[in-house]
Amino acid sequence: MKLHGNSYSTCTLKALLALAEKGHAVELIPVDLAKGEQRTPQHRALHPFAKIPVLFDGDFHLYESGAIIRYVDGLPSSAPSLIPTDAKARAVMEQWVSVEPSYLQPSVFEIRKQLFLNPMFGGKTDPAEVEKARAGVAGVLDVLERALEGRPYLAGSTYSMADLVYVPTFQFLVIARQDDLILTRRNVAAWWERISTRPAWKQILAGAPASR
Ligand SMILES: N[C@@H](CCC(=O)N[C@@H](CS)C(=O)NCC(=O)O)C(=O)O
Repeated sequence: MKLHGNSYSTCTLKALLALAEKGHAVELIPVDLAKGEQRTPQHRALHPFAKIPVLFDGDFHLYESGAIIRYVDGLPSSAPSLIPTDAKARAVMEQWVSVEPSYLQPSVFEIRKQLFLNPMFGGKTDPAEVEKARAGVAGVLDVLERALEGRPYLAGSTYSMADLVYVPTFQFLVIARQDDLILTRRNVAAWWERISTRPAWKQILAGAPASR
């Protein structure tokens, strides 16, 4: 399989992580967002909304990281499913999958903008905006903290897509030195330790090809 994307994009990393968890080899075809390669006619032919990632499995191609993860999970693999079969557990999984882009990403994106993008493009970091964004992240992590009381994973007793989709965003908080937000919450910190030390994520961090 081939994935058009970039290893600094959280959406690409979600798809790469699902592929690694399920033991599928993939070639990453880089799309440089800083150069605007996502807006070229060639890329728009693959993704009409000019975003990454885009998955190719033979001549079948698919965009939207959520759709890609669900497709990958449905392919034959000896690895456990990332999607619970029980209707309630599956619905709870979908709830947390939706929380990540809806309520966490906007604040995390503001941190990225303030700490990295503004300085990179000649602007300045506004400390008040950073604090506001940190408060936004903290609010979501407080909800996660309560949800994780007495359970190891968001959708119950096993790792699922609900946990997977948070890994790249949390890793960004680590890179941006904002991981005090994670480490000061007991349940969130223990969950992060559990999900960030899985072999699939370690393999991605090490830059190894996803194959098992
Ligand atoms: N809902 C989409 C979001 C895709 C998305 O926003 N991708 C970002 C990278 S994480 C992107 O391509 N940004 C480039 C741009 O907005 O120009 C998904 O989950 O795949």
